[in-house]
Amino acid sequence: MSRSEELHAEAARFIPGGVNSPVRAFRAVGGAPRFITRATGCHMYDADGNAYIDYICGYGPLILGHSHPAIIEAVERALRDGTCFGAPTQRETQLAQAIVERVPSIEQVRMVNSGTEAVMSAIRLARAATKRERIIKFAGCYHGHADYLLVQAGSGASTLGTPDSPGVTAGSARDTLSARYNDLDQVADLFAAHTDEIAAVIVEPVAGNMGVVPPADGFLQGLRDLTQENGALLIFDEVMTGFRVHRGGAQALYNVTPDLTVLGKIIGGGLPVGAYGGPARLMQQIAPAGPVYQAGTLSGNPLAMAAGLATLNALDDDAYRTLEQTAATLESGLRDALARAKVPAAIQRVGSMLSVFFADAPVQSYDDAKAANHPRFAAFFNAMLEHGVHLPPSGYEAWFVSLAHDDTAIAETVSAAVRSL
Ligand code: KE4
Repeated sequence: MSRSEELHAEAARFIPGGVNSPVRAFRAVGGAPRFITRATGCHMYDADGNAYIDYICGYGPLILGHSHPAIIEAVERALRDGTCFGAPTQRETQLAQAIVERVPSIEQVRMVNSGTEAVMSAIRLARAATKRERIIKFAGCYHGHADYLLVQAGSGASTLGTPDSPGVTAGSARDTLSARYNDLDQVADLFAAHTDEIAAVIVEPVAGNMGVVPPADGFLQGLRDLTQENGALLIFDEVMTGFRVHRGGAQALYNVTPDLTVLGKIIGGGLPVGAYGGPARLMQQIAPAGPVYQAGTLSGNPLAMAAGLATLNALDDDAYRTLEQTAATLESGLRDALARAKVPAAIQRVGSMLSVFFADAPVQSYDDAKAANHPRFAAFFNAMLEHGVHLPPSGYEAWFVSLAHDDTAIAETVSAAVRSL
């Protein structure tokens, strides 16, 4: 039994499934999760001393790579001043200002502790601002685990949400409508069927939770137009894409301006942070400025603020050029390896987030993603693991490239892929 297997068995005695988030348990790919002891740059090291080139990157936050000196120094400095005050600090203002300066649609922003919390708060605000109750989400998009977002597409044309987890009540799912990603006609039909009832459309502007599925041409602008025409708000869930695909997020990359933006991951630099923001006229409705309640003991935690600010400050134009070059080189190498092995696959990439679907055609929706060959992905995942490359343990996850992935790491990854196909 490996040390990781021993640690997993021990963890499972005290923690459901031995993990604090389901995907980490390797259920989608089989085998035992590797218990990581430390990580630096683009490498993680497990309890058995194995080294891996890491493409999980914490599921997005670690765009600078692991143990980046700027983050360590910033957090150490903050730590010496104290860990938590339950009182406002200038560090919160500094991160808020850094976000506002980078994302023109955000005039004010509120920090919370996770993407889930940020989405919940943004939807509450949208419902309060429009005095409407229903929301539209897209099958295959994940917005955290609030009850009314753990909703699957209804059967057939109904598209009325049905609970996607035990414990989610029909009542909480009732106000959630579900549409197919990249399908504007379905969204138009929902607005027609539920006139004046829909508070908001929430979307991942680049889907990253069904694998990477880019928006079809005109999809995001179409959502902007439909929400405008129907008095609903457009919420971009940029927890994954925020500061990942562009210095201003996906909204800058695609030049579509949402009403509210949800952020997370990168703005915490690996520590727990979520945030939601938008124009002051909306954000001023949030307590204590306004009546929409939202609170959090550790919101704006100074250590997390320090890590997030150090991360954003390191992400200049050169950094994004480097990320694009690195990810493009990886994509090209993988494409060659798949072609050489005569394995049909779709590599889908936006900036430094990408995924490989073992599929014969591009993946444009959750139905397409589900139809991909996931057992084939599991075999590839485990072979890559054996060859020292740790992909995210599911075909529905995005791979992330960081500034720490150098030419050697990319070459070693491609070489491992050739041997893993
Ligand atoms: P958190 O509550 O996990 O911080 O954020 C939820 C969330 C919201 N919106 C988007 C677009 C997200 O990608 C996420 C979380 N992403 C997953 C990755 N598929 C986190 C990994 C996990 O659940 O362990």
